[in-house]
Amino acid sequence: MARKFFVGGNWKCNGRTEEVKKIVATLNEGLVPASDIVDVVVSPPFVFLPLVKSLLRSDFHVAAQNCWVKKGGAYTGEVSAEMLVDLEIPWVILGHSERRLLLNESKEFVGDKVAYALSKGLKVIACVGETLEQRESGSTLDIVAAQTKAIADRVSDWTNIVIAYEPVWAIGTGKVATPVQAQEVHAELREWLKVNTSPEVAATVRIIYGGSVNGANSKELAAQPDVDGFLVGGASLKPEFIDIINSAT
Ligand code: G2H
Repeated sequence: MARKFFVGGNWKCNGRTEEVKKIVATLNEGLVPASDIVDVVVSPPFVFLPLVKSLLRSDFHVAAQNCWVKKGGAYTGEVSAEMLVDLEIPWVILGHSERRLLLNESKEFVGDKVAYALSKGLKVIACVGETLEQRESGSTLDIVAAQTKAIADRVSDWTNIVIAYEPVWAIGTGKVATPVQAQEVHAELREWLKVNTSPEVAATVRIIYGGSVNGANSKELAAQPDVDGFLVGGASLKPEFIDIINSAT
């Protein structure tokens, strides 16, 4: 069964109201393949989620960039999965390397978050990826597999999960993984899923690539058989995001 292409735009901690409105206007004018060909999900900072949702074309969807690991309560500064569901935000990004590294989110904590968000009805973009040091020491697959295992240990239904493979050394550095490097890890991760979850999960779960994707490199990356789309940071704030979406066809 063919996997539907998926393009996520991770706006990270960027934007002011006027810029956000401009980005959405550009997205709304963009000519892209129909929603049966590509899923497009943009992820503004929490404070802009309702605004973006209200202005965004109906064939694109929104994602939060994080949510709390359990039911809300006395957790200052956090946003719960229940709140996102209440606002009809369908997607959430979890386990982004910036949170794993800067905020010390462990793989177990990310796994718990993924399981909780799914249990509340959210769809999850779960990020995994190795640092440069880990790649150079030859442990890329071990790291990516361990991060994925922490999710697999807590989740049995993968229908609402998209895995984003994001090598840390490629994030925001302009140093994109080559199509061969991306394909290699995606294929190995799919094989890991086949052995450790099920052949069906391996065949159907979308594994998208993230790390310095732009309008100039997306087509070649998208042509790789195990690259099912992208999670885009910097370029998702620019008009070239439309070109990236168009690499679906
Ligand atoms: C990785 C990516 C978006 P960028 O974080 O998920 O960012 O495209 O800026 O490297």
